[in-house]
Amino acid sequence: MYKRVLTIQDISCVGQCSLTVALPIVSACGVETAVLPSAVLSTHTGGFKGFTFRDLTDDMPLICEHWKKENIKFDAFYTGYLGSARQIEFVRNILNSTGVEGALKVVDPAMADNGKLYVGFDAAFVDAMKKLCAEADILLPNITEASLLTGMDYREKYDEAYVKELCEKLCAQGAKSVVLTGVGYREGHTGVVVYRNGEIRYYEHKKIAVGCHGTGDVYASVFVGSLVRGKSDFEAAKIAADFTLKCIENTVGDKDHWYGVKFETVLPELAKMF
Ligand code: PXL
Repeated sequence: MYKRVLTIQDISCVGQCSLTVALPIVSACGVETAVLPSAVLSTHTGGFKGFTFRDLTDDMPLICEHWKKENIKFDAFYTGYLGSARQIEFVRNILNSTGVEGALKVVDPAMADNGKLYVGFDAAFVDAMKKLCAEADILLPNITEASLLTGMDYREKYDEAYVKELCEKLCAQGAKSVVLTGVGYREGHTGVVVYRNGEIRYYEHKKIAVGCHGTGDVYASVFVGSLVRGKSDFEAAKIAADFTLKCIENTVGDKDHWYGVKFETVLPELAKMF
């Protein structure tokens, strides 16, 4: 069956993140991708100065009403960067009213990295995001986001016990399973943890020293596309990690390209997998 995903995240006009990444990538996996923009920004908020920001919360109930009248339903949802705490309430409502029976909810709580919230977010936003995360079938945080959502200390160095506790707490708060990204235990390596039913699986791969913007969105988009095309959560987590790594490798060394990753020229390789 041809599957339709609804992804809800911002349009950063320039910067290779959020919808400008999710739409081509999920589509390349062979999945119909409907979009609900949460906000429009001139660029992403990391590293650019003076970006514009228009919150689109007020359009959401109108759009949702129209979909209901047209009996439009989604097989899966994938949420990313959202505009405001108030908006998250609308997003929860959309996820609970426009899905087919058993529609999958993947939540990327895109709000923080490297121990810090993104510019513009505050504790009220984190609280609202916690509620959305509690309803996720699969929650896709990085370590910073997981620590903010659980109230655990953010650590740069950690062990397996810390990672397990983060996952346990996220599931105790309501998420059915967790895919925790950027988990590295040794120099030069990073990886992803898949936690479901109390069981941990880990996929380790090499770490490229240079951090790039938007890689979390590339990762989540490939993960969702792969999952909806029938891969297991662990298989999808691996495919997403390998693809993201290729995109970073394709970008480092280009000093002018400091914002997002050059995923476009790697996209054909992804499409061939499905
Ligand atoms: O990649 C996450 C992201 C998405 N959207 C906007 C952002 C960021 C990260 O900084 O600023 C607007």
